[in-house]
Amino acid sequence: MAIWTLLMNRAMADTFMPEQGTEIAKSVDNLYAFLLVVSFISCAILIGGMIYFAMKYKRKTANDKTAYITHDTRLEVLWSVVPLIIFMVVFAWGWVVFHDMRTMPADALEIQVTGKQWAWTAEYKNGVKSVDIVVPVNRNVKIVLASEDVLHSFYVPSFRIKMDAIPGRYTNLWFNATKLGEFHVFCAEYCGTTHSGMITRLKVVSQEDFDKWLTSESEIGTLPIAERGRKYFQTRACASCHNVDNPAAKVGPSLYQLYGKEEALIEGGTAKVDDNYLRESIMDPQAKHVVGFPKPSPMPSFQGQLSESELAALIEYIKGLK
Ligand code: HEC
Ligand SMILES: [Cu+2]
Repeated sequence: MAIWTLLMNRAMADTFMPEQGTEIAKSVDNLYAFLLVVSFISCAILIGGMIYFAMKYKRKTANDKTAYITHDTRLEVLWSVVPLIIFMVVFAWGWVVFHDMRTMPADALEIQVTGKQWAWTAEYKNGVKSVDIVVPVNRNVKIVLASEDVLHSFYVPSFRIKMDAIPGRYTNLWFNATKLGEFHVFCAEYCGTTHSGMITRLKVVSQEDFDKWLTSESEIGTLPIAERGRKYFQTRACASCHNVDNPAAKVGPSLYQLYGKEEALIEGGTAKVDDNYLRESIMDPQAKHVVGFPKPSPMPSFQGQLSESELAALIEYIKGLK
């Protein structure tokens, strides 16, 4: 077992499987590696045997006759019992891993995650809502899933867990993240036009950072709207590309005194910077391009990343940059 883990599991993890973010991911990979090796061996025996017999028993002359063979009981028992044993091993092994995966730990931190065309929203017990799912490391976390519209599926490849979000009922899954870092959450059930963009970040942080994050998020709701916008501007890394207190351009144009201006567009003509222009600039950066900046724009789209309330706060903040 130890050698198996060492050889196969490492090989899998380092080559063609996503990073292993949980212990369950390791047990899934072990089983998968076992299946893969058994399949390779069976394939070699089957195809190899076929080629060998085809050559050995090829009719060599016109009156060459093959011996008349009906069956061989020993052989038949062998090729029935050996695969049966292998299948039972796979079944038992799979059952143990699946049982682990589906038994919700009683002490888990519970997070409500709702799927909606086309984003996931996490809600914590203290009322914090977030588009990123932030969890503490080495702690059991239970995700309770719901859907506001159609079928979605919550999938974290690095954790090897997946569960459908079904309209009209709760489903759940759990994990215990063992590595700090950022992992992708995908929607794994086709759910409409922007299904492929239904991606969320799952951030695994230390317990201390988690507590800090949860407190600061819960305070955010009580701030004035423009103040909230300022916070989002920092946490969404807008500040890495935009100046807000002087007119110098960075990667993107300065947002200082932007509101109300006429922007010259690469597409031709101008556009007045109003609320809808700001909204479009943030949610669909490729819609219009300001003269002097690259087309296509390096600014990522925040469609599905920002809630309406966060977007309104950002716009309010940008309007106030005078
Ligand atoms: C990777 C760098 C980058 C990041 C991150 C970024 N932007 Fe931009 N942004 C740009 C660039 C470049 C443009 C100019 C693109 C264009 O007009 O084609 C732009 C344009 C804009 C505009 C329109 C500006 C104008 O003069 O018309 C607004 C408003 C804006 N961004 C807001 C934001 C906000 C809010 C965020 C964070 C949520 C953000 N940006 C994140 C690079 C970035
Ligand atoms: Cu979906």
